[in-house]
Amino acid sequence: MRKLKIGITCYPSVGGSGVVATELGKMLAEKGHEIHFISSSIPFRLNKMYHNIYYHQVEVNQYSVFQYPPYDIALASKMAEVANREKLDILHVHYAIPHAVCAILAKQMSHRDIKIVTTLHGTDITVLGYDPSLTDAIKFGIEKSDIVTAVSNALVNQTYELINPDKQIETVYNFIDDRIYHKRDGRSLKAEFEIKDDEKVVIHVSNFRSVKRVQDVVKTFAEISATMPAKLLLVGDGPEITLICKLVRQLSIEDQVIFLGKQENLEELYSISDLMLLLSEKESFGLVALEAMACGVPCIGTNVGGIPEVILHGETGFICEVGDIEDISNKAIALLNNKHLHQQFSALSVETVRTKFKADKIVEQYEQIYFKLMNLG
Ligand code: GMT
Repeated sequence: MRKLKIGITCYPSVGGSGVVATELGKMLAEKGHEIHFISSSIPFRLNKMYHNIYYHQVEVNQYSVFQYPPYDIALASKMAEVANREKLDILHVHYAIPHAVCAILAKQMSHRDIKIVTTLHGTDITVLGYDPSLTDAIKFGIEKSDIVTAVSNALVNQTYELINPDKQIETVYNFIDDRIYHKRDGRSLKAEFEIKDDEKVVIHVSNFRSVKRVQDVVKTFAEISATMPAKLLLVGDGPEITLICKLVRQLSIEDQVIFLGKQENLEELYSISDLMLLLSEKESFGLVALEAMACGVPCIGTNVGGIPEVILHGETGFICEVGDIEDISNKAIALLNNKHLHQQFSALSVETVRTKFKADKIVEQYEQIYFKLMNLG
């Protein structure tokens, strides 16, 4: 099979889309393809040396005449330069705005018949799609890409509802690498956190933006901890953190809540957890739920976006309505009190990840998309 030269652009900082783009690049490199990351900083998961992964930094100079640094233009120029010099076959960009639009500009600048694959991750559609000043640009980015994928069926449907592009959009689910995400022995970590054997551990991981509704996680946990010994691990940081600290104090649960800030090696934290809560009001997929499930942690999620495609109601966890703290708490308490049901959900969570979201399978799906575009399929 021919080896391809693929440029990948993503937001490289912590976040599901950056994680998926980087893991995809690493796995494609392991299959022999040559990968060129083109982004503003080195993707944070690119933590190992690969002979066939290159990183091209986009630098933006700040001149006093520019009110805003011209990042998008600098990115398009860099994409064109790398495409020409390295003879790229494909630019795979994550996010329509600005990355797909930059790739289209880069293609015109490079005079190279480079193919553009755009993957939609959510925020570009479900948040920016409501901003009328950007709708046409998002539509343009989608329609002028050669192939567009989205990370859930829900996101495909939302994109048609909000943007109405004249383009077929294919669902390619996110994936996790089960060489990393699997249950480990967490006894010593639990002891280090001084979590007692009889305490249940609830975990939430996010960027603490208002869409994540972390206040609902804290309120649910307060109900849980009123009925059983429990600890809440809050992982991540973001704009809502101060409000969340205040709420924890108001509910007098400071001793039960551990604020961990941004963390890597999440698999170790999932391995000491009994339940994951993802109670967002918008979520195109919910990669953190998938990571938790891979480590055998049942999840309770909200009935929004792609969450019900990841968490199977009554099989690997529960789906509840946004903000329905009473229902969420009742389901959490029932699950944590029922050892047999918990074990069943835990085992099926691992199995679901293995069958539906396994890295090899999803990476192959992307590979087939590339080969089809290059007429190699
Ligand atoms: O959730 C965020 O705010 C970050 C954002 C991102 O760019 O990583 O996440 C989006 O993409 C992830 C990877 O596909 C999905 O798992 C998240 O559900 C999605 N976030 C939203 O739709 C709010």
